[in-house]
Amino acid sequence: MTKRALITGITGQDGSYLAELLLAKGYEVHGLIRRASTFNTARIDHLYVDPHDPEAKLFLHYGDLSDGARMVTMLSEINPDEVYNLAAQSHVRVSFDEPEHTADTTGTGTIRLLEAVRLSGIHTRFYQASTSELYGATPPPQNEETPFYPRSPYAAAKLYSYWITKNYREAYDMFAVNGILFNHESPRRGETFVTRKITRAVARIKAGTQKDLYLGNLDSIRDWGYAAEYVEGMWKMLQVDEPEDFVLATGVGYTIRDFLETSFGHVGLDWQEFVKFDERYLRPTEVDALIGDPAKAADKLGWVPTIHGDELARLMVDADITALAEGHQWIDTVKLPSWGTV
Ligand code: NDP
Ligand code: GDR
Repeated sequence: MTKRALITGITGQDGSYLAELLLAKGYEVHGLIRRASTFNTARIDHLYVDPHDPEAKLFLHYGDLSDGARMVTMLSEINPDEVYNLAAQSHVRVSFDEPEHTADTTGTGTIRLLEAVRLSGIHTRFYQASTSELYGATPPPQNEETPFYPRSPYAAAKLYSYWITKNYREAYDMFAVNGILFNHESPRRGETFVTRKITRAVARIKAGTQKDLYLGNLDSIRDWGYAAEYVEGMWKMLQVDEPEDFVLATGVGYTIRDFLETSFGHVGLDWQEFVKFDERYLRPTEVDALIGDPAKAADKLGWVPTIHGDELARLMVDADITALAEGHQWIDTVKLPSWGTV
């Protein structure tokens, strides 16, 4: 029997890699997309086949996490074996500007989807995209037992989603799990997150089309992994016998300065000549240090990441140089894990 999966947030970084992974595994993949006045499917266009084609395995459905009734009609129609809830307003800095919208999408959106699973009466496994931002002010190393202390409207909304997912598991015996993922990046990372902002700037500065790079706090520490490896961990969480929450991380921390050093150094430039400070990029409350302990995922899922911060910086710089030269928004110059290449 062909397995069916629904991915919310399929047009985002993780959604696109997860769709590739599931298609490579033979799944029929359904994705929730938002209606927009311009196309917003660039990350998955290479996977799309006309739905009239009998070979088609990827199907897209209009909807929005703010629309609970739509979640019910969509789930009833698709009847998926697995639901991956990746959709969110996912930018921490932006969540301070749009706290209510962030709560509605990143927090309440999850209960709408869980209720839709319950009301439509389908039997499905549910993955919730939880985050290391939940730990916030609690110092590293952080694992599944570490207390949460959110430091932004985004993290507070994700905290609600974390607990409501756990509550539905306990209250309704649902197979519903949280993947507590530390930062993961790729050539497809949104351009306003710090890693991609840096690697894109390196490519442009090297090409002579950008002069300066404006950034905020350079002292925070993050545990950066490679998104294509992390989506495999998501899938593994839904394949085990008992529903449990897992941390996915590399276990290694880098500062923003380290990432700058590696990225600019990779093309023979000194970052200090180009990086300028702009307070606009500071957050009212910052998360100083996130370094995860992925031991449980290694032990119970056999999930072990192979690409860490330095290598990631270099591969993202290479990808941005190629993308700039070829006139693309992004390009994957690296081989993806064993499940395929793009
Ligand atoms: P992106 O920001 O790249 O993608 C977010 C996705 O959510 C997009 O497809 C976006 O659609 C969709 N979306 C936003 N709002 C709505 C809405 N109201 N209704 C339906 N869809 C919506 O995020 P990532 O791929 O990086 O992350 C995936 C998930 O994992 C997010 O929930 C994020 O918070 C979480 N996470 C990410 C980590 C990371 O390091 N990347 C770490 C830990 C957790 P559109 O394209 O139309 O904007
Ligand atoms: P984060 O990622 O907040 O960890 O959330 P981001 O790349 O936005 O920031 C990382 C750190 O870099 C500092 N920083 C800047 N950040 C941005 N975006 N732009 C800048 O110019 C800049 N200058 C310095 C930030 O202050 C911060 O300390 C990401 C998202 O993907 C979330 O959805 C996810 O849950 C977490 O990772 C884990």
